[in-house]
Amino acid sequence: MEEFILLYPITTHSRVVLNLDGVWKFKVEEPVGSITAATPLQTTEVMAVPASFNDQTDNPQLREHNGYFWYETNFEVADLLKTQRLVLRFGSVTHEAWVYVNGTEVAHHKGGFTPFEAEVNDALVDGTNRLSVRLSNLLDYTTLPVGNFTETTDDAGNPQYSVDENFDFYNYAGIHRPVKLYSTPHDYIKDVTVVPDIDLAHQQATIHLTTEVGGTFDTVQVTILDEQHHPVAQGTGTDASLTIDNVHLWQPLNAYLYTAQITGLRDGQVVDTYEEPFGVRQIEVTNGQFKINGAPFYFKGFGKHEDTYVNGKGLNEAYNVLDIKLMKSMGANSFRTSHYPYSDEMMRLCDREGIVVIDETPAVGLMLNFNFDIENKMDGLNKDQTWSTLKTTAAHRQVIQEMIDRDKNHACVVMWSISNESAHYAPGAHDYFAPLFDLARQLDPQKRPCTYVAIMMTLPETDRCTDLVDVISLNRYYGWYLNNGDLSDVTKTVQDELEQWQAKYPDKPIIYTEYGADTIAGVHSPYNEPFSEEYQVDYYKQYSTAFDRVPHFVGEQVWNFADFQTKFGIQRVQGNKKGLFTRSREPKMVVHYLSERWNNIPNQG
Ligand code: BDP
Repeated sequence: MEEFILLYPITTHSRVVLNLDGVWKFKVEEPVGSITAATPLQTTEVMAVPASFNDQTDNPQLREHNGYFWYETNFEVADLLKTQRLVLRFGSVTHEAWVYVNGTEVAHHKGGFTPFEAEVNDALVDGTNRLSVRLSNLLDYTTLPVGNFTETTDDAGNPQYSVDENFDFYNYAGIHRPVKLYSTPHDYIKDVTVVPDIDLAHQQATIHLTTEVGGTFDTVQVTILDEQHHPVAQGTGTDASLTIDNVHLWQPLNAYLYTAQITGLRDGQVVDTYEEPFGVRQIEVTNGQFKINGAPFYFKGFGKHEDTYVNGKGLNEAYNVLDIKLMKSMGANSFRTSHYPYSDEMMRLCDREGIVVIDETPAVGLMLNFNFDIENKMDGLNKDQTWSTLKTTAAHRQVIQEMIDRDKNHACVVMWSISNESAHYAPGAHDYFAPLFDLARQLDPQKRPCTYVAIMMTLPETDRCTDLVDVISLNRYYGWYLNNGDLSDVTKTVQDELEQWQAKYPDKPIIYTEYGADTIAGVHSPYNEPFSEEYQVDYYKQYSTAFDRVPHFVGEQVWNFADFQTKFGIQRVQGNKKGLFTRSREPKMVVHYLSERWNNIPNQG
């Protein structure tokens, strides 16, 4: 299988990072096939990078266009860097990208939420270089996320595409994450894998550090630095095991980060240096509990989206910083990267802030028939054709590999979510998922637990795949999509179902990864009507009561942290309004209720 090893680009003694973000030229490829990278892009349109293009325009046709788009910028490389290995890296381009330097294709990548890179020395010229990106926002039954795709032709015979998202967020597209040109020496550190092995009783950790080298060194030196940048352990070799005494653990909301400093030498001279931050923490799932560093952990937090005004799904670091502060002040400790891997920058921030992350693939929309009315549709579930229709296996294997390769060293990541709301109840589901769980478990050097997030039709009696998961993760909308407006039975329904899961799988902890009610900020009701802030508060109270009664229930992540943009639909008023915060992060009433609850639930113990 292809390798996707991508160290985050940093400047060190031997490496330089250049930022190519900014305002780029932009053009829609209409008709399809009318633009190539052979000549400079003819356009007056511009778009900021990184960001989605969709909300950077007041033109509705452009915002909603499905097909191909071109971005272009120019850059020069300082002479002093030209002797180095030069790598062009995209944090993500959504969903498919073809990258050209001076008209030569240097990279192609499919999958909108993971980085890719290419060595570009051979494509560079002296003077100005032209960097062109052709991207596609098309989604179909082979891609993740899954889109319902149609192709027609216009009167002139040109192809026209339409994509109906098979998921509930807006199909933002563009160059979403930073574009960097970085240098390394020609012999360089290619990848670093950090696996901490902890002896809690003796406050000691052995850190297994594996270094992959591009080219050759005489020696590889590895040093572990503490937070004051003092060395605490040293060794040599591409497979080193170093011991840290009196180890500082990475704890939820109380992070401690060491740095692994890797140095490649030849003839006693330093050739390349790289620094990888890491935390020392232990994850264990046992007897219906999720343990971090030996103590039972309770997830309090959110399903989120990368979604902000104007930037769309583009990196917005100010919002990332604010979101984590808002989470912490609520007493939350965690979130899920619903429904795709988030930016490198967010993962690094969570490491530093002690935020616990469930890291999810972009496998969303793997469900072709949607019907919550289970009692009457059992027969329908058994005839569901999802797994004989979809062709997503190759994409699914690729995203698992890319996500784990990129995020394997992050202390914040405590569990992998292999998919969100797939047809786990349908024939063929187990055959589809079993090899994917095997792959994730084989690839993860830290052997984290794996889960999938189960839709409402996936009940103890309908589910076909729970044997594959370490933790049962449920999305439930009793009192919202079922019995909307009536909360009287919610506590009992939630508790009964949780108890059934617990009885059927006594070793597996259970968490809620979604539950929520659309709430328009500012709408109030003396009658607890749906969409009012009062209804949202009451909704969460009913669930909390049930949660507190089930011993193996180990976490609550609400849907959603903030209101977010979706496609148009009669249930969506400028997007999904299940946020605890508005899209601009103003709190709804429920924030006060959950802050009080969460600040009183210990994170551990
Ligand atoms: C669940 C999905 C999530 C949706 C949510 C909702 O996992 O993406 O946004 O429901 O409808 O089905 O609000």
